[in-house]
Amino acid sequence: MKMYGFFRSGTSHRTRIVLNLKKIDYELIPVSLMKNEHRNETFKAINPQGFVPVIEINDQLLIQSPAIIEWLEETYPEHALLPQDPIARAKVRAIAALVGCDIHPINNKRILDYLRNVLKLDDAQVESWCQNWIDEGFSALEKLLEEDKTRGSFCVGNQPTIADAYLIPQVDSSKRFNVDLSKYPQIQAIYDACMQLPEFVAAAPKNQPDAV
Ligand SMILES: N[C@@H](CCC(=O)N[C@@H](CS)C(=O)NCC(=O)O)C(=O)O
Repeated sequence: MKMYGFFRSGTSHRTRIVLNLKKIDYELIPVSLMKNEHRNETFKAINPQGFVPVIEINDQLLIQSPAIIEWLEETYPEHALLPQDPIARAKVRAIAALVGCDIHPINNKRILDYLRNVLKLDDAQVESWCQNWIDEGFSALEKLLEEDKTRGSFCVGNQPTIADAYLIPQVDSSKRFNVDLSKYPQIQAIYDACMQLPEFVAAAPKNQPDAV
């Protein structure tokens, strides 16, 4: 299995967490978003959307991290990352969507490039944009986590699920945008619990071979 990815990409990071938790070996093919390699014709032939991650397996190219993660869960059922109980599964998918649909995409590189290069926002304004949407999402998530009295030490239950794989990269990128994480003690506690696990440590951006 090969993965086209970038060390600081949140969607590559969530996919790495799932691969590590499932103990799947893969070869990394780095695509530098800093050098805009994702926008060149070679990479667009691999993913016409110009996004990482992409998984290559048996001459198949899989795009979109939610689809990749569901495929990994279905194909490698050992080390399950979705709970058995349908309500708990719905909670996992809701947290994944809260991060993956409602926070991450509006802070993506192409959006920030547009804010900077077309709308001429300065660095402080771009940072304020990111903080605003992260704060809105994290405030809601913090409330949901706080109200879930049977939750355990991870997002849902006492072992990591797909929800944690989505949350941890979002926390890391929030730090880059100087979000005040002290407002979110439940999220912080989940982050700390995940970072006790070697699979999460190994998936961290700073521990990737393409980290700069
Ligand atoms: N919905 C896609 C989004 C992928 C995505 O946004 N990837 C980012 C890195 S985290 C990217 O390649 N961005 C390039 C850009 O915005 O120009 C997925 O989940 O795979």
